[in-house]
Amino acid sequence: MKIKHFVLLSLLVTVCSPAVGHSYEKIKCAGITQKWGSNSVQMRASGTGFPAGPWRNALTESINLWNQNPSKFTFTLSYNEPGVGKGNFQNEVWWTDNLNAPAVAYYWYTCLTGHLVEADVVFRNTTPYHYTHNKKTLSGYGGGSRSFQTVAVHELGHALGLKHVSYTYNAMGSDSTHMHANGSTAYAYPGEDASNGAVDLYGNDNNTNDVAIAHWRWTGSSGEYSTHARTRVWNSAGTSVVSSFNDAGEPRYRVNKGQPIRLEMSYENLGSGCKNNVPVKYYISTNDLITTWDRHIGTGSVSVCRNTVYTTKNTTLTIPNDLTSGANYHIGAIIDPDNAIAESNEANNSSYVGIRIN
Ligand SMILES: [Ca+2]
Ligand SMILES: [Ca+2]
Ligand SMILES: [Ca+2]
Ligand SMILES: [Ca+2]
Ligand SMILES: [Zn+2]
Repeated sequence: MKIKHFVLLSLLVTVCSPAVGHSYEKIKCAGITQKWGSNSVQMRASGTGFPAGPWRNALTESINLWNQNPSKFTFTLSYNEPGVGKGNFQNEVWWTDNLNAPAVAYYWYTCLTGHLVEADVVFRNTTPYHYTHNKKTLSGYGGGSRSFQTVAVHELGHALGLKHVSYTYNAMGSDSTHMHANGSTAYAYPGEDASNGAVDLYGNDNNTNDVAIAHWRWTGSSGEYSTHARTRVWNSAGTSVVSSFNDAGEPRYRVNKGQPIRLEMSYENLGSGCKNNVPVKYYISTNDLITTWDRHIGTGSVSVCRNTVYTTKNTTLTIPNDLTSGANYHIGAIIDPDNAIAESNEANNSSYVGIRIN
């Protein structure tokens, strides 16, 4: 969403430097990175905009999603802020109907001394937001509502010092297609690249383990924003994508019994350090909820480092011969299926791609 920035001290020059070796973009002024002087920053939720209830809970969830990241940075969130406004040296979150974007992050910095001094996040109350985790309600999964949490995670990314990213799968790009889904639910998250930016800005807590699998991938850019699409099923040679159709807002691939295929998934490290040779198990499931109780059809492994390009990878599998023609199934993947790694989030380790048997 839009960002607007204000310089408190002179020098209205913004320098865009090319990214080298990473994707995240830090807020800079005259070539100087602008960040908070403290690793703990208080956000204040408007009392009228976020009374006790589901919207407050969704904002709290978004704050907590950032606080799981492997950097030393944390947000605190206070409620019932009586008055909010731009340029008052308080970091506030509120709603308005007077915006030309679904949300805006306003931030102020000192420029030459490299400090953020205020960040406000404002949501447009005419945007069809929803706080639900029910994926079918959300625009990324064919629904009509915009996930409040994906937008909040994106805006809070601005508030801690990150700019838009167009060239990798990223919450600072197209946020509504940057989610973890398994079964009927989908969850926002800051993601590998934005977490990497937070670690660059505020240091590594060296205490966060979190590997994950997503069925989204980077496809390109739209202005400053990355664009994403769902991961796919390829033929066995990896030369073409098998045919698919839109099944109620999600892709479903047509495959034959016994067909060797390549399953594309995105494997992520959202934690502090590299995880090498992490097992991944693959399953056939009759529904979109992938668990280790599903039918096991293959095993692989991935090595994932947060500070390298994220991994979208194809794995060779064979569709079982005894599935039912005309029936829908899901191919599932679970990283760390035997739970050898204790993680800050164990709920983002599984995801699926839909298939129909010819
Ligand atoms: Ca205030
Ligand atoms: Ca303010
Ligand atoms: Ca995990
Ligand atoms: Ca685990
Ligand atoms: Zn934005």
